[in-house]
Amino acid sequence: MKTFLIALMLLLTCQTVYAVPIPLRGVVEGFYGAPWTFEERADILNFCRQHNLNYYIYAPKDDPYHRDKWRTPYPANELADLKALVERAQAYKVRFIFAVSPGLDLNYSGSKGEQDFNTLIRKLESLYQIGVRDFAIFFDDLKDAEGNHHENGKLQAKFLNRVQKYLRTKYKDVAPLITVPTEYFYEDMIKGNKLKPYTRDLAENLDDKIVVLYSGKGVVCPGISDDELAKVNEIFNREVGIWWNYPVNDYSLTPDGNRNVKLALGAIENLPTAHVTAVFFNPMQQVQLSKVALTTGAIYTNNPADYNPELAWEIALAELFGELNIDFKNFAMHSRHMENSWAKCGSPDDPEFNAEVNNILADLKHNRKPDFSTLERRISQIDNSIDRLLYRLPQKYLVECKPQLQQLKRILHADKVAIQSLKAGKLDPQLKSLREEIAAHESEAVLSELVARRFIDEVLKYFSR
Ligand code: LTM
Repeated sequence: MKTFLIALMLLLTCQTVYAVPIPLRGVVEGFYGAPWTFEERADILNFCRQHNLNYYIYAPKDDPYHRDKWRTPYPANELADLKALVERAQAYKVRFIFAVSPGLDLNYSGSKGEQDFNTLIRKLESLYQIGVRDFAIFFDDLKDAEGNHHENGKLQAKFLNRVQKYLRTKYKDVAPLITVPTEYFYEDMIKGNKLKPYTRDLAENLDDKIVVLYSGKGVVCPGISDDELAKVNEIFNREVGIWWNYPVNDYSLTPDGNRNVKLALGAIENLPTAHVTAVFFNPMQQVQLSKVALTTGAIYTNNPADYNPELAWEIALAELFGELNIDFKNFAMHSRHMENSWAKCGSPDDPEFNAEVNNILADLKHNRKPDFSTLERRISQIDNSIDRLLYRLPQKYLVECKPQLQQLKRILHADKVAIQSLKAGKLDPQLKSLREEIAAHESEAVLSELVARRFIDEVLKYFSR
């Protein structure tokens, strides 16, 4: 915390122009999977306070009362916990936004529409009674199995306008509503250069005070430029905010869906440097390790114009891991990049390691004798770091990353065997079984897919040519 403040002050005072923080900046607990516990939320509110993040959005997809059973009031014990959190947030000067996601089965018209409107208002009012003054209504992820949704932008807009009008007329201290549309990423708003009817109707009819959040070009994408944001601002005729899907990793799951296999341990990067009205970071279920990206996100949102992701990453690692920061960096280097068929975000995993792998592969291709020494040194360095982390990392972090540390150790061991095979000009038969062992553990931990793990595959391929 002290390190963060000193670093922040240094960063701010070194700048020629004064830092202009993003007005609404914080964390959206918006991931799928086991929601954070009371203690984890209290901890993150404290983190927000310490890092000058001024908002926390309560929107856990798998809190049944938030989405699946949005009509059902919170049981007394859960409401009491929420009240305690809201009070904590007030004491920390962090605004607590309560979000509800009614889109799965909300009725917009007729007597059922009236009933649902009243039910939703009652739900929000129960939160008002415990001190909430900021509300959000989210309509994301309403697509069917074919990837289509059946939402009507005009009806949604009218519904949101009505909720906003009701709350702000009755309670003078309620802030403007926040929403996430059903088409919440740019490529989903457009078809053949034209706005899709849903987005067009929503944008045309939505009260201009309502804050709209979107996630970029895609759901999880490499960045948002100033120009990209400007285009979406134009669509909605207002300053749109950002729901940023890093470090969230809820799409990187074990087959039983219970654990996230790849951790997003890199920095926030490639977000707008010009004026943005709101940025909320969607974290991982792994609350402690989310703080790596969130710390960098706090540095970004407090001064976007001068943000340097590498520097912010170093600050975050030093603050969180103290004297183990270099060791943690060696590990986290292999767990920054998140990618699948529809998601891509985060700096590449260990670029220097990767460059060495590429040099070796190029030498092999051209029948030159590779120099393995740099890669060998790097492997030993990381390996030693993992040993130290397994032994000395505080338990709160270790419980969130032990399988990944062990998996990286397996990968590095196989990398060493791969190098020995290349040196001997003969495949060590161990390598295949080591690779199989790594594959067997991928149901619990994945990392360095395109770098240290790829090297094993490339060497196996080389010997099978
Ligand atoms: O991104 C949005 C607006 N909604 C959901 C999130 O709840 C989820 O955590 C992310 C990442 O999987 N993707 C979404 O579509």
